Amino acid sequence: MKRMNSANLTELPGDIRIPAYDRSQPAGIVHLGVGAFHRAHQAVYFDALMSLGEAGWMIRGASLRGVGVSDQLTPQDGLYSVVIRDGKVEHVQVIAAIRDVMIAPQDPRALIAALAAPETQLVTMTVTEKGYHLNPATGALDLSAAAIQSDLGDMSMPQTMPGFLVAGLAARRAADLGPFTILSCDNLPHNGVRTRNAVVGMARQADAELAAWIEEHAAFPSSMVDRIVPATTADDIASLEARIGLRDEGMVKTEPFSQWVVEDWFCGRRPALDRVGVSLTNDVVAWEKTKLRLLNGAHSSLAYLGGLAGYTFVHEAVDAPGVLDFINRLWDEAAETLGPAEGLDVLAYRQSLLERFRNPALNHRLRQIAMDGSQKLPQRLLNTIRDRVRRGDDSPALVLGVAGWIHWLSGTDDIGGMHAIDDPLASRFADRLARRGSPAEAIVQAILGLEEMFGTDLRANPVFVDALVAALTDLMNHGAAATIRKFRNA
Ligand code: NAI
Ligand code: CS2
Repeated sequence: MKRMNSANLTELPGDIRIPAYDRSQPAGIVHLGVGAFHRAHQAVYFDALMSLGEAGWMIRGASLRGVGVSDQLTPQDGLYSVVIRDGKVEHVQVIAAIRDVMIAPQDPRALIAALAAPETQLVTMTVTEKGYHLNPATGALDLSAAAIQSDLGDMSMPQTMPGFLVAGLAARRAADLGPFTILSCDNLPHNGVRTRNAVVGMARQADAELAAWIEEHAAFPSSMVDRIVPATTADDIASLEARIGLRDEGMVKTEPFSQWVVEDWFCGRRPALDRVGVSLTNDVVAWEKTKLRLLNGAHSSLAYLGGLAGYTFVHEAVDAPGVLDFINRLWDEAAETLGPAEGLDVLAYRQSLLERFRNPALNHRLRQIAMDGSQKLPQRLLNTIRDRVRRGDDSPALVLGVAGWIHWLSGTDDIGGMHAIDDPLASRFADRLARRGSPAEAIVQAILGLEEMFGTDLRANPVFVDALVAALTDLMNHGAAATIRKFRNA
């Protein structure tokens, strides 16, 4: 079957929307990490913006890791489909905003040149939480990270996101160009601040004057991003091929819902994203905290507890016995830590989350969400618990979510299944779990000793530690399904 490309778009079925804008217009954007989420979220917004005639927002993609995405998109001239499924009908749209995908490990200088190009106004990124090389507990750059150390050893051949951004900004400064706006689209709290920590922290190690220039002139807006985008499977590609008559290996599947709240802080050209439904505001924090603590806190708790109980997908786990009561208790606990977000009705938001989680057409794998727990739990569960500890409140549901993650680290689920632990700190867990005995208290003490994830405060709180030990003991003795059912009508 022919691969989709710019020559055969006209062969697509008539009901599929094809972009009509001139793709040779300037590429004002470089995006780092052209994963499924970028293709279903930011690229869709910029595609819509150019369809409205707002020119200059084509995207030059870059993978810092490997050739996969380039193999998916380059043979297709950067074109791909977004398949939107709501559980009843399926809608396909072709996105034309990505011009090309650079493979940075093969040609780092090409990416540095793209970052230094005068037309580049905005750098966006979805490099996953671990791509920032930050201490998850403090948000500071981890200068001891091997990849960061390697970049500091030769800044002309970077391999990390901070390394490439520092190299690109240095090239712009040397060419007497202004900097670009750096817009993180990852699920991190204050993601603009954390990106600035990473970039300025790296620059300070290499060139203090450059670091000062970046601090003074570059913009690092924070943003809250939301669209559920499960990893694409071979079946997804085959099903689309049967529908459109062309093979699209860059396709992504997602839900109808999409939201982007961006801090209105740009140092160069400012894309009129408000024209395509993006909220440009100076109050991202309230939205970001709500989303990370309600959607992502429930997601991660479901991933571990539902995974331990033997479920595969979010939509299966969310309606398992007792899970709804558990999630509602977790949301009650989290909601008490949230401030008001303009225009947000938290109860309506919670109901919409349940509907989104129940979408059976996404087949969102719990194991995908379970990845990188050390990088996710601080902002999804631990900070919420901290806020509640400060108020003198207990958090049985949130603590069970953390206990679920700890029990997940055993590598076995409650029905005899085995799973790998996909996490940048996996080796540190194995060492700790192996060194200590099996009693829940020993495991909890070993894991809470991971300061880069837990800091030092939580292990010093006996109420929290005792609650965590009790929750883990329940999971070890009764399993996740029975432990969750305790929340029934609680
Ligand atoms: P993906 O697996 O499709 O893409 C991940 C991208 O990150 C790839 O381009 C990969 O090369 C890059 N990457 C991974 N580790 C890296 C590192 N250490 N340094 C530099 N680049 C690295 O995942 P997807 O679905 O695109 O998600 C990516 C991020 O987007 C998530 O981690 C999250 O922060 C954010 N996000 C994802 C949503 C989703 O539902 N998939 C929704 C909201 C946010
Ligand atoms: C998920 C998120 O994989 C995960 O960790 O919780 O990617 C989630 O799908 C998005 O944040 C939804 O906006």
